[in-house]
Amino acid sequence: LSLLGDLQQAVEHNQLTLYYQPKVNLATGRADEAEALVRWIHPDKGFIPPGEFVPFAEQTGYIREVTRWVLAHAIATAGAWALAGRPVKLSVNLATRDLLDRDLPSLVAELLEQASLSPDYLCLEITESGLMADPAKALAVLQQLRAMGLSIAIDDYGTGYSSLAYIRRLPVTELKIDRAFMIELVHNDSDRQIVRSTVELGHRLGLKVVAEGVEDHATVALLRAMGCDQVQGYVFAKPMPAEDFIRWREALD
Ligand code: G
Ligand code: G
Ligand code: MN
Ligand code: NA
Repeated sequence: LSLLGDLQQAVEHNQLTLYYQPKVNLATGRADEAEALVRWIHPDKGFIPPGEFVPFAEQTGYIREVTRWVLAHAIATAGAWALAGRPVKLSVNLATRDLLDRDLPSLVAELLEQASLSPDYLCLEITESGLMADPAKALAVLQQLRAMGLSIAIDDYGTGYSSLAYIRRLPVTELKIDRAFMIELVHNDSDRQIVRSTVELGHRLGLKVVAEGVEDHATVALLRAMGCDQVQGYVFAKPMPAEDFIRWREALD
């Protein structure tokens, strides 16, 4: 069977699963939010990371089905957690092509309704490169999603091209500063100035600012001093299955 055939099987037979990585609020220490990250558990090949099949799914156009699977599962899971009295706001990654899918807003609206989930508990992450294919069409889709009350984050912020032009024009609510800036933050003065300025810029524009890929406490302390809102990284937790995430969160209380 081809890789595409295998992936179709995976979507149809629930061989995909979601892992959850907490986004820790630096002011409160709580983890009321998490990013949902897809994993493929292949019957013969075992665990296939998204870096190996998401680009392939994008090339073939099959990403549309993968994204639909991810959205359905993330929204159902967030709905169940909210009903259980432990709401978690989830972030879901969109691929480039997803922003060109005019049916996406109505699909998301339907899934939210089925799960009785408020749009306050869903954030969609996009990348700058995802906007470049057809900016006008992507903008129309994003405006609809934002008008529905969803949050919109720019992922990998700082690594793309027209960063400033995009945040000026797009209905975004959150910047996720790329991990590349965190690796040497404590030792590298220019990285520190860039991150400090980005936090300030984000706040001046009314956006939430998240640091991604943080691996040590010295960096967390620096980010807290800079006023960064949230940290997502191995320093707190790796992406984990739903049950582990719930247990991890309960241990925080
Ligand atoms: O989780 P991990 O570090 O393995 O993720 C690797 C890459 O795959 C990241 O760029 C991440 O954004 C992407 N990715 C993870 N889950 C999803 C998903 O559900 N949809 C899309 N489009 N990309 C994802
Ligand atoms: O591209 P995107 O930001 O969606 O990718 C998110 C992925 O980054 C996560 O799924 C995870 O695998 C990876 N990641 C998260 N935190 C860390 C970290 O602290 N260090 C490293 N090396 N990778 C991380
Ligand atoms: Mn992401
Ligand atoms: Na990122």
